[in-house]
Amino acid sequence: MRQERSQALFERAKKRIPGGVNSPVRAYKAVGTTPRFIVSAKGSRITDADGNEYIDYVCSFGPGILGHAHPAVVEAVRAACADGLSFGAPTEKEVVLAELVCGMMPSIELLRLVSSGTEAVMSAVRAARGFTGRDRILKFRGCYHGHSDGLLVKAGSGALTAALPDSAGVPLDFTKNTLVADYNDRESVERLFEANAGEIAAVVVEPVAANMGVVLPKEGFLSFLREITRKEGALLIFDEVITGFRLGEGGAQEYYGIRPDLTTLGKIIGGGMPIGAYGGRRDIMEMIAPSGPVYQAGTLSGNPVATAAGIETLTILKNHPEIYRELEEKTQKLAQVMRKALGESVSVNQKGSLLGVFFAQGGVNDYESALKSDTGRYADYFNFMLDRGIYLAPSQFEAMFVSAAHSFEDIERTCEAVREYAGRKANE
Ligand code: KE4
Repeated sequence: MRQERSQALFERAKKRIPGGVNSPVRAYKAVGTTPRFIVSAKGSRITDADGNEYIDYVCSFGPGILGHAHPAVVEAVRAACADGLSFGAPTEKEVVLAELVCGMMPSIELLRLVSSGTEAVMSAVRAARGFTGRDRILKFRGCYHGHSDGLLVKAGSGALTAALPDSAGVPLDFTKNTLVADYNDRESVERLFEANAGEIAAVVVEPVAANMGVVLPKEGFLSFLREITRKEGALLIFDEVITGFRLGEGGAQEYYGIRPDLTTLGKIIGGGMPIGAYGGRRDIMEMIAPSGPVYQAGTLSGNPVATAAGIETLTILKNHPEIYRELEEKTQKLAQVMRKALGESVSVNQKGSLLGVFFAQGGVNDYESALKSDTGRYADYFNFMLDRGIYLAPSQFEAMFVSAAHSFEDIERTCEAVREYAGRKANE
């Protein structure tokens, strides 16, 4: 597969952009090959600078649930652009999008639009601290909530240990109020609440974890979090930047029947345009300026072009619930073929149109078991599939996303490549 133009572009990019990319995972470091520079995408397909076309299972890491360049979404963006790109003033589109989101996710009574998932979670955490008057936040090892300082942490072990920053440039002072528990481990949560009684403002969780690969909540784990936060006077924040409108029109909270106090959103609600949002209980969100003392602002928040894309995307999803049934069917087919073809060498987790394939045996249901994955084997699999025109996330610790534009032929072609990979490994 030709990649000269991507190679040349990558060399050029590295001269002016850190690592040659604007988000680290795109540099393909974990898979040891040249990142493909993309020139266009349509439906389930994505085309790189050397003219190679792929079936895309990254879907921009989630926004592309309808497929790339959906005609109605593109038209909505085009029309919005013609009326001006940004005003720094309220517009009707922001109201329409807020009404759509609140109608699809009833736990959200008030919503604030921002420009990224990071901004959404950072602001929701501030709202929780402002509302409760408490400083500590409990997150889970392996869950990612964007790159705000306080949430870029790797846990120490045991209760009360101040979390250590994951990144240079984050002072220990900024993470001392971040506590880290283990996903699906109720005791680790109980221990932290016991050790920090009355100090925890909120628990923030990905209801389906999709940033350590895809890890599903164990039966009752989410309702346990709902109960313990309520008992302890802490808030429950569902980070649905990935699961929102992906697992169904009501997201993971509808799927699992849990009503969080705050929800963060991104990706799909912008249909591919830069957007994020946080919202929830009215009494909490009324704390947000200008109605309350918690400050948060943004030049491009609620931008008329991004909101146009989001309105069109959510409206299509709302009016076509059959999309979700088809997404589940297609993704289940992929999961079944992977389990059958790759056998014991992989653990496959699937929920809705989210799919995670770990080169790890014995099942993956938390960060520790995810870390046991053979990332070298994943890189081998990634490159094999890329050469066969199947575009996967360039890291074992991301998710596969299926879109409404993926045809059953796309799915079958992907299954064929998986079977070929399995056959080749079996003959090695
Ligand atoms: P952004 O700031 O990247 O829009 O959103 C941050 C974020 C917050 N919460 C969850 C659950 C997320 O998954 C994300 C971002 N997701 C990653 C994919 N694993 C974005 C891809 C990237 O970093 O390039």
